[in-house]
Amino acid sequence: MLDTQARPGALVGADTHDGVRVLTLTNPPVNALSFKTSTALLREIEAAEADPAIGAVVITGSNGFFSGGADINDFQKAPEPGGKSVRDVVAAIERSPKTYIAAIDGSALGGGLEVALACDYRLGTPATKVGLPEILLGLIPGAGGTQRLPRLLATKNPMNFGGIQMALQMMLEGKPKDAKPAKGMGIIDEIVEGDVVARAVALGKEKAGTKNRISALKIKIPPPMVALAHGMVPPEDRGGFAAHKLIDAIEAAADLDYAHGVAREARIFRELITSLPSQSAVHLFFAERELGKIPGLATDLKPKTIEKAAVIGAGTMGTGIAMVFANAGIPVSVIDVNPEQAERGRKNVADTYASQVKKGRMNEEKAKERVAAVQFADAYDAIADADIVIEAVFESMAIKKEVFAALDKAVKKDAILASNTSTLDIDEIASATSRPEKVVGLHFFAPANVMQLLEVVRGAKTGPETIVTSMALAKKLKKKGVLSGNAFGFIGNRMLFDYVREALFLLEEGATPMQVDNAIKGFGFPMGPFAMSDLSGIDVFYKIAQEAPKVDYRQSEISHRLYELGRYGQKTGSGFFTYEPGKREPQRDEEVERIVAAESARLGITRRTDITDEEIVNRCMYALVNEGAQLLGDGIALRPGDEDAVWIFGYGFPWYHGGPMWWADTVGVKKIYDQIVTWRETLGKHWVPAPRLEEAAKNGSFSPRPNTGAFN
Ligand code: 3H9
Repeated sequence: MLDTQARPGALVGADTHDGVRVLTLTNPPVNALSFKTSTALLREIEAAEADPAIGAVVITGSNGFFSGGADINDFQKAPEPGGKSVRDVVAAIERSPKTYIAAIDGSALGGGLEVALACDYRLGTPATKVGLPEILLGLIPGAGGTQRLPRLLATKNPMNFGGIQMALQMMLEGKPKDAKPAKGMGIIDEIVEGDVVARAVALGKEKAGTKNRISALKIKIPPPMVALAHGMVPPEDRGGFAAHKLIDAIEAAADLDYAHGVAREARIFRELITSLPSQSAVHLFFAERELGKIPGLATDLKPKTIEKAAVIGAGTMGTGIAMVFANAGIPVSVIDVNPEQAERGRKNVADTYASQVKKGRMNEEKAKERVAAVQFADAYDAIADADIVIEAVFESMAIKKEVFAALDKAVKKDAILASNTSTLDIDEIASATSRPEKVVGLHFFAPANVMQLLEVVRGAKTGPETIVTSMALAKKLKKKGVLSGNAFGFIGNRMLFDYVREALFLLEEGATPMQVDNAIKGFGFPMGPFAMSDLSGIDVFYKIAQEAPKVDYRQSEISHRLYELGRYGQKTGSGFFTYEPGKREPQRDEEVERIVAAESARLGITRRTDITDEEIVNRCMYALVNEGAQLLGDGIALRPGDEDAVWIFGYGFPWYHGGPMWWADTVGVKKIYDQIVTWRETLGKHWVPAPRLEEAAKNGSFSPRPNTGAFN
């Protein structure tokens, strides 16, 4: 194995082997190409260029990573005077008469792959992954990626413009490719089983002084393919801004020569990096990575390994949770005393995996494995040795306490006992056991095997090891784990109640359910609050309302009226809307409009005809933001970004607005605060500005806003 480590503290290691200079990126954890690292790399490239004894240069990474791309932290900083970016590195390689080889062990993403694409050859290992994920940050590749990848793939895969399609798809999806497909597509030239740097040095020696530049390739893109691509991505104002710009940049790879193409790419990149969708996506990137950082917990605390899991209740939620474990390779037993329910659960699991096979998402063997990983039983003795048990029974405190008391006796002493409750008091549930330090809330969202959010609810006595294990488990289950304090409804539903409250008040004042839902969809949610209520079940909301703590302001009774009429939502064919059998599309229902008008009359409210979409969006969103601020002040949510993650991953809040708290910053917290103070006078005393909202209004924002001067 060649020794290519950097000197301690150096961001780039440099060694010469057989006339080949090996430059090793050493900026842990992911060798991000920060301004500093790019400057150091450029300096080493210039030194190699100046040395006549060097015929070829190998660029590689350390610690199992090539590079995670440009340093995203730099996006929020002003550029350092004289600091160089990954774009300068790529330009230097492009200018060079020497041979460059990328030795890619691990991932080469974004700017990392762009450096590799600027090289003449790319060698991988079985652990290689290559990708241009910039789109996920609301950006396009900005260091030649949009110009080189289409040229390379179109040349390697000329049949039916297949290579162009590959390039479009890879950059529009932003998903990395593993070594084998990357080799098949022609992104990497060779997969090396042994020492990839040694092989790169040998190749460098052999090819020294020859060039194999992608930039020199000429390609064609048929205009209908461009039009088709524009038609397949979301509209510019619905999260598709960067996607349309990306297609424009890719088109330039065919229309323009390389020099003009990269200039076009750079101009688009500059436009995007200052755009709100990109800033929102970058905020979300860091918010997501903060989620696992829990202040106050010892940093050396290790999570317990979860080898066996159990779920109590074979309903839709229980079996959904069981499948999440099976998908993560953790065997799971589902306990249900009702044989018919267990049978339905078993069928649900089998059908779900069969449909995955049918859709081509899974092969039969894997589906069989997953089905076999979910066992069903009717008594707790089957789960005595489980490391974690998740209760997913009916949402009633009495029933949950009974289940926990029984589990406490039946399951091994160090097992975690978790509740999937969506609202109830974890402390009271824990009080039914002799191990409150092992009791936690794990609130999955329906459908559990699809939704990404997992609220981890910390009770007053939940132990640090239980929290750390639950957060690590969330990651293993491929969920976004967000820690919440123990308040009724936790973070997500607690904010939801205020949002729905305002939507209902808007109905009483003169809006229709369709008008409210359309306005909220116009903001970017996939569905409005009333279609969502119909989907979740009006009966479910009604029962939650019975357990909710009392408030000192009036609540709308519209949902109660619908509940009394048996209009529970989609499951009964009618709720706020009606549904044709087997269809999910909400239809306007005049009966509901009559019920609403009767409620307005009963309350003596004169219905208005001047309610605008803007008023609907502002009232619903400001309610979300204010309750989010309340939860921050109460210590229920750790950070505004945690609340943003909850709403984006659990409730369909449009990512390009960055989550409710981030959106509030973009609107101006002071504006929101002033409006709420006014509404308290005009709309009623339920509008109480949260102390944390007032504080943020004074400070200017909930989170610091990024500086966008980078990469100009
Ligand atoms: C770009 O390249 C633009 C160019 O086209 C043009 C420029 C002109 N920068 O996710 P993890 C940190 S845009 C800074 O928990 P994993 C991350 O914050 C960039 N930091 O680990 C975290 O820090 P902390 C295109 C980064 O193993 C730590 O690394 N590239 C970067 O689950 C571990 O991260 C991307 O979009 C970065 N680029 O996943 C790649 N990447 O420990 C984005 C990571 O303090 N990154 N960090 O919380 C990823 O997709 C994943 O982080 C990765 C590792 C797959 C790399």
